[in-house]
Amino acid sequence: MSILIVDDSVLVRVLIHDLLKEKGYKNLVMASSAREAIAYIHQNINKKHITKNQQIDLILMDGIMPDIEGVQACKMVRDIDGMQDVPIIMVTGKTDIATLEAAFEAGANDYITKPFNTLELLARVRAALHLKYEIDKRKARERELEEVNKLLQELSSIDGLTGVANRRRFDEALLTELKRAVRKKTQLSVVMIDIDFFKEYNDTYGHQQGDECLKEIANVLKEVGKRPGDVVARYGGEEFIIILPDTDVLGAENIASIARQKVEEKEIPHSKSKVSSYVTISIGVATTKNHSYTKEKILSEVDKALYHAKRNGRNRVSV
Ligand code: GH3
Ligand code: MG
Ligand code: MG
Ligand code: MG
Repeated sequence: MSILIVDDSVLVRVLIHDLLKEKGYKNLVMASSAREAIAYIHQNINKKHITKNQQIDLILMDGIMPDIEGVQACKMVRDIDGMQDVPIIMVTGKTDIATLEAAFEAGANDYITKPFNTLELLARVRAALHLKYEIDKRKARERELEEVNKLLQELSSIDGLTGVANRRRFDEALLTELKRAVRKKTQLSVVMIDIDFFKEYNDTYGHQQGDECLKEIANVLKEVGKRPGDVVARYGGEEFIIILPDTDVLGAENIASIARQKVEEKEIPHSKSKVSSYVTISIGVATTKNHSYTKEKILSEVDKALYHAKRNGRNRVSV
């Protein structure tokens, strides 16, 4: 672990340095003033990737120094981002209770008076480093937990088969985006997609092949609805839905047409379809026309539009 030794006296600095070195501490850095120490900390701590060598695990801080006194220096160290958990041991000739109090108030963790007993210094260094080790361990655990939570959160909003958002995520996102559309005074569009004659597809090619087909369609939709803010979701068994924030009806219709065309161009054989020899999709489009649109209203409109696309011959977009 790394120790920063701050003392204006070269004698003391080197004495502590050699003592620690002898005990096997390898990463020892010396600073002759608080200013130098702080400069060193800034140089190392605010880098993106701190190596074990650049990390500071403990500071031994002199009390009386000509530029900035130890107590003040403690405060300054604590004010540096990322230096809140690094133990500081004050090593000082001042022994009065007021200085001691001020040192702890400034953020020192421990205190040793000069001339110090070497065994005592070593014992306090060991204890402080142990504390730092425990803090680091706890922090690493917290980081891991955070990552796991994030992953769980992501997993709980994703459809297992297709990898697009699931219904739960869609419901949340639609509410959020409707509110945002009101706030930003923009139009929001929703596009609902249903595979044509998919029951016949399953009956002909089997359910497993049906699942593969769903995945392929989902991939096409992912390509189409990929603007930041767009949400592609599996709405039901063979139905998908795309939220298109900040998109008017023409824009949404355009995106829907591209999706329809791209699916057709995949040329997934479907011998039992009544509209093509390939798998096709029908699409409904709905757009908010004022700022009093509820989730129910826009979903009912998009559902009706999809119904029209089916009624009018399938493999088409309807608004
Ligand atoms: P239309 O053109 O009117 O949409 O006809 P359709 O046959 O697609 O409509 P229908 O709603 O009658 O059938 C949908 C089919 O989708 C029935 C169901 O077995 C199938 N399906 C739903 N979810 C899944 C799934 O997760 N995997 C597979 N393979 N099939 C599914
Ligand atoms: Mg001094
Ligand atoms: Mg359906
Ligand atoms: Mg269908």
